[in-house]
Amino acid sequence: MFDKILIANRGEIALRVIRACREMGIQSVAVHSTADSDAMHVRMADESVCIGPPSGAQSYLSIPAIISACEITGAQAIHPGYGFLSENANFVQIVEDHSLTFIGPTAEHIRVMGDKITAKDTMKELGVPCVPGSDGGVPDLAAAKKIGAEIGYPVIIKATAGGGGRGMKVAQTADDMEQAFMTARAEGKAAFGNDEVYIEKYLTTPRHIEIQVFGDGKGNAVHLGERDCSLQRRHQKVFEEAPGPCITPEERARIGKTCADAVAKINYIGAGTIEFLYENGEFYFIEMNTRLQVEHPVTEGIFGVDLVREQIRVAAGLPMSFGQDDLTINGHSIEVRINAEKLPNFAPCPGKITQYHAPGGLGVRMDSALYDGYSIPPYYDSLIGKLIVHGRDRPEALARLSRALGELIVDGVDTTVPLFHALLEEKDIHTGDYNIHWLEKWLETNLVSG
Ligand code: MV4
Repeated sequence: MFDKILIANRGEIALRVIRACREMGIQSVAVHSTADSDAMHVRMADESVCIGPPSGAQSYLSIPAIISACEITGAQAIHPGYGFLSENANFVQIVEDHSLTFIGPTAEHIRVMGDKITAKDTMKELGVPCVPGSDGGVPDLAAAKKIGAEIGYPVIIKATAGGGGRGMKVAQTADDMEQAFMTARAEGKAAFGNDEVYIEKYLTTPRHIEIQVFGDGKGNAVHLGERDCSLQRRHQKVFEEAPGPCITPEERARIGKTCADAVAKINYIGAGTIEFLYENGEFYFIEMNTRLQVEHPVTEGIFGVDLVREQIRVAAGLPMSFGQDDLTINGHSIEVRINAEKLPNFAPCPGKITQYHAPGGLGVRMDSALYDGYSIPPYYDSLIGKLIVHGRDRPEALARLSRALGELIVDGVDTTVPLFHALLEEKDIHTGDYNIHWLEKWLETNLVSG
């Protein structure tokens, strides 16, 4: 096992990793920008190293600075958290070239899944159900129109390097194809330097269901059920839950086994998430994320396992501490993302926290790097906390969420907390009757946004 791990991240996820390290008797090293000298992750880690100026590009994304911090402190492994360098195959290669261990998948797996076309080819080959569409890239408009005619409209054109909803255009009819195809291509080129696109049947009212998988890199893998993350705004998740309110035990067992078998077959190591659209009882693969996700605590909540501990174990060459038969679902978990943002427009709202009080009690987990007097810097994303609740069933989890939100105090900046109080008044949230478009539609009629 490692003696010392460097955490190449900040905020609540850095704390999350430090906590796992401490429980495992592993020393932790925080890295930070000059804007984060007073950040909680710096205080909580055993050691810290300042790695650069405020901008992410010059600090948390600076590969030379992070490798140097490992050499200075003697850290043997790097946990990347999510975002920043967590899905950068080039970084993984450099880490390994310096005889350090990246706590996560191989560079090759990150590369394959980072390109949406190779990801889909790979998953299809492994027997994972995919959205019908083009077989691989679509070279030109003529080919695009041929595929549109074959699969039927509406279709969606996606940039293979896309992400976060960029480089994605819907063509409702053949007449829209030229415009949509050219725009998706141009966006792919501009945002990612890659103009390759592919085409899928456009699903009009799906849910976003993702399967948590975990592998040991030696041909063994398990699944930890699904999360329903359909409540999103502009491709940012705001509310996630597990298990999915509309997924039956039979569906879970079947798609879960398909996913676990697929990642076992490629010797996948560590945590991964296989994203699906779910419509009319069918799962359609769209993407795989080769990292620990923001919403991993809802899965931890229902299975009672520590996913970060497992990531560290398998990175050190140890077996996973559970097999599929050890994993049973207990109750229901919900996470809400608390952002420093001003409603109704969700404008980032950095500033000084004059008062912070975290909720507590049975079934309440608050993952946050806030403290009284902390100043949220304006340079990074606006997530300042995740409130995760657990109940014996979904109604109990919802009641607990409402109660915990009522205890939470974050003064000094605007937050997304009022949004959650309002959502908890909605019948559809209580019945679980929502899809990927529900939140945006609800915001249009319930919050006047510009
Ligand atoms: C789709 C889709 C409908 N049909 N693909 C959005 C981001 C990227 N991860 C995939 N996305 C979508 N792909 C097909 N074939 C609709 C979306 C989509 C979406 C997906 C998940 C959660 C929220 C969404 C909001 C808008 C569009």
